[in-house]
Amino acid sequence: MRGRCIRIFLTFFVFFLFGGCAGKEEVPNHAVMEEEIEREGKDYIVIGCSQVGSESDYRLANTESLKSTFTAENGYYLLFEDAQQKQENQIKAIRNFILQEVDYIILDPVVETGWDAVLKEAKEAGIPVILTDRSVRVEDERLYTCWIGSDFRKEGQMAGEWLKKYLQQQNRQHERIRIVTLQGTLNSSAQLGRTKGFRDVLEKQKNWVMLDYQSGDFTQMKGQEVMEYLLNTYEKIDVVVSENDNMTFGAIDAMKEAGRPFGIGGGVIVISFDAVRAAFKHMMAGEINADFECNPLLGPMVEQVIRDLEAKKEVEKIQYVDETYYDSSMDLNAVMKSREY
Ligand code: GYE
Repeated sequence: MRGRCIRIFLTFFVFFLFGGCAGKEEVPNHAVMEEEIEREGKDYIVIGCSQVGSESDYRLANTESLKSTFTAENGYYLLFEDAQQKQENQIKAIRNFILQEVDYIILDPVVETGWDAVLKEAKEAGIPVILTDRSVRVEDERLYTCWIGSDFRKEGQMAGEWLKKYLQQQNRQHERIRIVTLQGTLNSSAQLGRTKGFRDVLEKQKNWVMLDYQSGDFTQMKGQEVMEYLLNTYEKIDVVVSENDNMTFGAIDAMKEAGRPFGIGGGVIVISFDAVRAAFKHMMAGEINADFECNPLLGPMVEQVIRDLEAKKEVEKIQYVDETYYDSSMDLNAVMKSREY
């Protein structure tokens, strides 16, 4: 694997000379090159990782998990690119990884479609692509090696089932229930799966009405904006289903500002996804009724795949992480204390 280091050094050098890279982390400098020279002779596995962005607490924890897994101490040289939630940035990053002849590409695709061409290029270059967190819809599944992430549809179904039970406990199972959804980035696996999963349950409840779906792009700021719009538009809202915690934080601010009651004390029932540490504080304050976990700590699972591929072992095409949910009936303080994200 010695050749790997030399190869990437040379490519960096060519890129440096001709200014061929667009993203800031891709432009090599002398320090990078010197480091490479020092490393020459060691067995590094070179990884090109294209991350969605830094839009949420989930995302920051996910990035940290990848960066702390693919370290030099563990035998990796990691090229990490933050796409700022733009597919075009991811496509550019992948093309640069191919030019740099990395050993593996890790891709967390912002949306599901539009990947066939660039994944074909990676395939032709003989570089395995490991998808993580979100997935892709491509004509030929062989364009990627495997996918590791959450069962988003199941998360949405769990949220729907939880609401059904909660309403029964409150003896509201026959009431008209008006729901709004803050959707994540449209056409992302997390949005599609959670929306579909919740709808699976919704469709069977005659008295539930979905008033509106609006995308808040998984960010707190847009979550707040969208919730303000929904509160201004609909006089009565019984439930908000918010497809991630950061949008929920924004929605909470909007409801507070509008003086609308919400949470476990009555008013709008708040359902969220991710269950990051900051959300536990809101749950304990009675501001989020239930939160459906999405585990961002995927680095070690991705590494296991790479270890297996290095050892020429077969890898499972689809790999799910274990997940659960939390609500105010549980000992949240204890969970929060041991929470890693
Ligand atoms: O729920 C959200 C993030 O893809 C599962 O993306 C991920 C989602 C997560 O921005 O917070």
